[in-house]
Amino acid sequence: MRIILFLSLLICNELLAQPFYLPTLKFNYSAYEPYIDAKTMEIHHSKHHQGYVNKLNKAIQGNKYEQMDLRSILLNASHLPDNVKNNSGGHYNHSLFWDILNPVQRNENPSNELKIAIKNSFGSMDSLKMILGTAAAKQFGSGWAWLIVTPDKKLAVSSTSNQDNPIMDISSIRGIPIIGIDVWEHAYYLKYQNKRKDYLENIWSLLDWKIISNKYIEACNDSFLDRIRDDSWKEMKSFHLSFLKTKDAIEKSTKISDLSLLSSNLYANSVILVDSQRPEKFNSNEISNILNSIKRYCESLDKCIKSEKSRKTLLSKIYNIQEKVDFIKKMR
Ligand code: MN3
Repeated sequence: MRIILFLSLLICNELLAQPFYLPTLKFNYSAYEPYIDAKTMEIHHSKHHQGYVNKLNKAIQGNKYEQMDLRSILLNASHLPDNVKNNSGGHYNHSLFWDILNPVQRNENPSNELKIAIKNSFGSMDSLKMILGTAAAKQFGSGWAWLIVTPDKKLAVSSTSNQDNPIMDISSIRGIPIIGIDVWEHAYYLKYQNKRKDYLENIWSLLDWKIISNKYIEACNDSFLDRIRDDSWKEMKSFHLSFLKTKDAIEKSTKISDLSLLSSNLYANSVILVDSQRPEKFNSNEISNILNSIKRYCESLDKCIKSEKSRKTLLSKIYNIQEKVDFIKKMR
């Protein structure tokens, strides 16, 4: 009994200390032959991907990233230390890559919904293959080529360097990826050496379009797309962070000198926000008016803090701002 308890505690500790783990492949390493050789699959999965997982777990141990899910970590890539950014990308990208490969009974046809989306964005399946293949072939050095669902639920092709991906706020084209093609040399060099093009031609023989079609529908219905869209409005992201800090400080009755610094900062952010370039969805007179009233409220809050008005007044001012911010958030 004691041994069982000890073992379960050990397993629990192990799980807590290892928030991310290597996904098991659905097939044997040799099943991907002749398109990808068994040795490449084994090293790629059990050494490279395992390495990203181990380094990611180490990099987040004991800091705020330990509490975050993988996609939320990726979303904030521009603020991440390099070891968190590279290894979280490495883990996410490879998990997607393994998932869409089916060497045994792959489905060759996309669902009707995905077929229509491909036709609308690229004209035909052949032209998607060409555009995605070219993006992969032209990616200089190590990186990935992607088929993604953008926040306006359209398809787009892109490529990124190293272990970056389209969820990251450092990526120029953003969205949820439904195909990721690894063009690091470790993905193909043993069999193909310098012939990346041959590897890319063969990878199509492994892609399972039923899995990809499911990923397409999931992505279209995923509220995470809204987070990516909102996140692409950088000035709103900065304003919101500044707002949360100020609100928290007022609620916690922080001393006036500290509040004063926060409210100056908040007001400065609101001025930048009014003049910022907004995502298309937020380009209306109504939103312009709301942003202007946010700016006025921030200015008034700043004045109230500097003239040491009562806590009650400050709270009512900050809740005025909150109401406007919430209105914009509801437009998602
Ligand atoms: Mn790889």
